[in-house]
Amino acid sequence: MLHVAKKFQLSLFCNFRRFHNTSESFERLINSGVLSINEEVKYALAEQHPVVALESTIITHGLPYPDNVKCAMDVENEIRQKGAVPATIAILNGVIRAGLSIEEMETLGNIAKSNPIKTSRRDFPYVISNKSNGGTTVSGTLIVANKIGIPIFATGGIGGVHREGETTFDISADLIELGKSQVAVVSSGVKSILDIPKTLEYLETQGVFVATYGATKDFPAFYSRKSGCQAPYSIPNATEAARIISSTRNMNLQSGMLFAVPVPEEYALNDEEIQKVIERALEEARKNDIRGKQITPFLLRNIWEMTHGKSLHTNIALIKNNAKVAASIAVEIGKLEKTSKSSSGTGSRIDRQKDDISNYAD
Ligand code: PSU
Ligand code: MN
Repeated sequence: MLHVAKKFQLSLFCNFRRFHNTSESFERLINSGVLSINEEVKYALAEQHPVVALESTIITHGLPYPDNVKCAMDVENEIRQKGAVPATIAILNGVIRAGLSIEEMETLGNIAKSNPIKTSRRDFPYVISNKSNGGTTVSGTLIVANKIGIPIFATGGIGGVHREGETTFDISADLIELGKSQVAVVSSGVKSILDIPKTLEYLETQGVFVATYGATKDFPAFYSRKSGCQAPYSIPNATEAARIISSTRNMNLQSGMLFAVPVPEEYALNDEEIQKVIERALEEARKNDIRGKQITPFLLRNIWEMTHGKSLHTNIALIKNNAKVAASIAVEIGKLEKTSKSSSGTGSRIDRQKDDISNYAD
C-alpha cells in the first residue's frame, strides 16, 4: 500500500504524463520545492476531477483593490458551483502555487503590501530566486498549467499585438505561449487597447486554434460583443469545445486554443463610447512615455477611472461568465475522458501509464 502523499504525487505524475511524454521536468519541479499544489487541487488532479486554472496578474495588476480580491473569490465560487475545482496560479515567497487561500489572495491583491511582480516567462527566474511574490500573466499561467496538466484556464482578456506594434515590437508573450502550451484559454477576446486584427494574424502564425463560443463568428472586443473581426471558427457549446480540446490532445499537437466568449449582453458597453475612452487612455500613455510591461496595467487603470467604474463592472461580469464557461468545458472534458477510458477497457493508455509509474516508484 502506497503512502497517501506518495500516491497523490504518483497520480499527479500520471496526470502529467497523460499530457506529456516526459517525466524529468515535472519531478524536478516538485522535488526542488519550486512548485506547491494545494490539497484541493492535488486531490482533484489525482482523481481526474475537472480543474480550471486562473491567472493572478488580474489580481495584482488588472483590477483595483479590494474589487480584485472579491472578484477572484467570486470567480472561484462560480467554478465550484459548476462542479469544477479552481486553481489560481501565483508565486508567493518564490514558490509557484496552484490553489490559493483567501489570505494569500488578500496578500497578492494588496499590491502596496507585498509588491508582487507581473510574471511572464522571462520573469520567473528572478521572482523565484529572490523569493518574491508574483502575479502570473496569461503566459506565466499557461506555463504552469501546462506543466501540471490542467487543460483549461479562464481569464478576462489575453494580451496581444499592441497598436503600433509594427514599430514598438510590443507583442504580448501570451501569444507565443499560447502557441506552445497544450492548454485552452477562455477569454472575452482581447481589449481594443490592442490591435485586434494583428493579434488574430499572430495567433494564426503561432498555430493557435481560435473560435468564438456561441452562435456567431464575431470576435469579441472585451467590453463589447463585436470587434469587426471574424474568428475562423465558432463552437456552439461546452460539449463541442471539449471535443475540440480532446482532438488536440489525441493528436498531441502541443499548441494552445482560444475560446472567445462575448461579454453577456446586459453588461456590454457602448462601442463608440469605450473607443473614445481607449483613445484618451492611449494618448495619456504616449504622453507619459509608458512602455513594456507597464502599459497594459496603465491603460486598464486609466479606463476604469475615465468610465467612473463602469468598465470595471463590465470587466468583472465577463470574467465570472468566462469562468462559468471554462468550468462547463472542464466538466465535459472529464466526461469524454471517462468514456474513452471505459471503452478501451483496463488496458487503456492511462492505466498502462499508472502501472509504469507504480513499477518505477517501487
Ligand atoms: N488584458 C486585460 N486585463 C488584464 C491583462 C490583459 O484585459 O489584466 C493582463 C493579463 O494577465 C495578460 C497581461 O496576460 O495583462 C498581458 O500583459 P502584456 O501585454 O504586458 O503581455
Ligand atoms: Mn508587452
